[in-house]
Amino acid sequence: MRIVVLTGAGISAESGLGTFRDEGGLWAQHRLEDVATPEAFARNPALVHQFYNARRQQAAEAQPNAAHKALARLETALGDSLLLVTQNVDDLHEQAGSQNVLHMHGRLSGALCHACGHRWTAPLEMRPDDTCPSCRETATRPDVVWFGEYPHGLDFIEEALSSADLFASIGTSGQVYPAAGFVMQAGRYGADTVQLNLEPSDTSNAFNETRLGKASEIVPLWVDEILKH
Ligand code: BJW
Repeated sequence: MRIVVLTGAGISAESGLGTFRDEGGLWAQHRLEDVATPEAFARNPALVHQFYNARRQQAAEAQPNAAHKALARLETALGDSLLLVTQNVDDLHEQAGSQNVLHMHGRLSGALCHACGHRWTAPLEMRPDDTCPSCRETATRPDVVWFGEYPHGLDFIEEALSSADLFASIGTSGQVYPAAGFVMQAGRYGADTVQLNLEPSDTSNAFNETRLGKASEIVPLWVDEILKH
């Protein structure tokens, strides 16, 4: 069985990392236009670095929960028949043991030079006057995908969706495209589709099945069911 799993901020919520759109979430504390667009970074790089430095610090202290671990178990059983795509910029899937994770919105642990495109491991704290280790320009930014930028791996994901038997979406509100459209793509290609989320999302109607609850509880049960078949 070929499975594509998409995860979002909800899977890391029980590891102590804030989601974006829940009550008290990151977008209640910061305007996304101030911290998650290329224009915001051009206007005020210090503020954007401050936002990501704080999240990098939090992510470094977080531990994977039972949902991350269950998906690592699924990978061990299915190997290449599983594609795990995450919108999350934390490394909790890797910490749980997943080896093949596609971070479509980038990673907090990465740094990117806006001038030459060079990528390297980000220090815990990035600053506007840091220089690129390759071209020496002071144009270094977190290697994350902001609004208006092109997410990573879309062709690869589309290819996987076209041959998937099952598409599962875990802990995402379905408000950000193109990820929110994957369920429609998978359905058009004939895959069964299941959503595992705390509450119904914006795209719930597009799924064949919705399971509501905390990721740490419902994901391990779902993985057990898949592995029994
Ligand atoms: C739990 C739980 C628990 C809580 N257990 N569950 C119309 C059509 C197509 C595109 C657009 C459009 N209009 C605008 C666009 C473009 C735009 C977009 O989608 N805007 C929307 C606001 C409408 N998209 C883009 O700009 C993207 N690029 C792009 O489109 O390029 C051109 C292109 C066009 C066509 C095809 C291909 C390409 C880029 C989007 C980049 C998003 N970047 C961010 C920041 C990244 C770095 C960072 O982390 O800071 O990514 S924004 C933010 O949202 C972050 C997340 O990855 C993303 C998704 O959020 P997520 O994960 O869903 O979190 P929440 O908080 O929204 O939801 C959490 C869910 O968990 C909730 O449902 C809870 O109930 C649940 N939950 N606790 C289980 N314990």
